[in-house]
Amino acid sequence: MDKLHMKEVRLSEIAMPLKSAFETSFGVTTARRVIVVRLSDGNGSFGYGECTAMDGPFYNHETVDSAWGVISRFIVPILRRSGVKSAGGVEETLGSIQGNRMAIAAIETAAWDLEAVRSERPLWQLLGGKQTEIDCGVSIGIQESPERLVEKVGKEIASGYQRIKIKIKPGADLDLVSAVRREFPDIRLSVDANAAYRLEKDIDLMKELDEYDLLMIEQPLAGGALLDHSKLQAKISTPICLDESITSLADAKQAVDMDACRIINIKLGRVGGHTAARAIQDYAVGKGIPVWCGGMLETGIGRAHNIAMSTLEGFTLPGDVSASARYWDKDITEPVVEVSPAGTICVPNNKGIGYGVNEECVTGLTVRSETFEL
Ligand code: OSB
Ligand code: MG
Repeated sequence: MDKLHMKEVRLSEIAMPLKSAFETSFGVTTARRVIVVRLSDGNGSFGYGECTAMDGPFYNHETVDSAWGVISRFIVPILRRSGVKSAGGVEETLGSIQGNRMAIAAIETAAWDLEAVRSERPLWQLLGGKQTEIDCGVSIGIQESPERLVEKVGKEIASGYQRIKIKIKPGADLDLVSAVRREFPDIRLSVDANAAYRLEKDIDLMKELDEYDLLMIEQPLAGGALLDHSKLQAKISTPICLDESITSLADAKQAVDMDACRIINIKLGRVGGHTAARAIQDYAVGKGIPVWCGGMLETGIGRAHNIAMSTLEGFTLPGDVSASARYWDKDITEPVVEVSPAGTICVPNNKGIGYGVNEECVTGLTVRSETFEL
């Protein structure tokens, strides 16, 4: 029996209102449009993935609609012609496609789930994961006032989360960070600017942020600005963590070589799926660079893939992998993702991603759907 057999792929766009708006330096998100990918082997087994592209091209160049187009017009025909027989081969099979990593990852991660289900093994074991419990942090959007932010941080700390990341943007930065630090002097705290600052203009602000004993400063400068990040890292002692800048193993190598970052945030969507993510974490282990799993406001499907990835050796810092209930009134998996009072997730041992998908729920939320033979 082939490890992977793909007979049919179904794309379903679902609409999921967030419990509360999430503000970053690039905009406010109140609801997610999510493409749920279901791969079938034609023999009763399914593999699921989700596309983490956002509605608009503001985090990166991709959008829900661009991903839908790339998957249906290009990825599906290439897969159909290829006859690829293992999940580990899907990334290479799609190697002629430039960029569009989130479109690729949606399919690639579903292929890994299907392969794990067909071999009746948990995905995390198939990937070579070592950790059976993973450490969780939270990402808190920009709040209207420092008081409101301090209140939110207090709530997350009380729930057990092991690291707090707060979003910042020009004009909403030092006040927020200093208020949280004053109230919580000892917590593991980081900031994420989503590429909102510029080296020349904002170097003094970066030096001020350097005084708050932050675990890291995530993506302070533009995605393409590796050299500027390296110049900035030379001037501050807080480790820079790159998110938007790292779309491949090649990016990671360049960034580490020029000391543009000392920590890497790995997101399955941003890098094109499990194969690419694993290559980056493997390289990072060799270089002594800690990695952690980023989040894109995923449903339970994306969360389950993030949990599986986080079991790999290099994932030594708490990720943005948190409970479904922080985002959704009702998530689409059963069970939903829950976090222990110690701020950890026990990795499930069921086959595949380990969380069942509630098809009735998916159907109820679907706004468009298309099925392709492979
Ligand atoms: O930069 O990590 C980011 C959400 C959307 C886009 C980019 C980012 C984020 C988050 C949220 O920080 C992480 C999460 O809780 O899913
Ligand atoms: Mg980020």
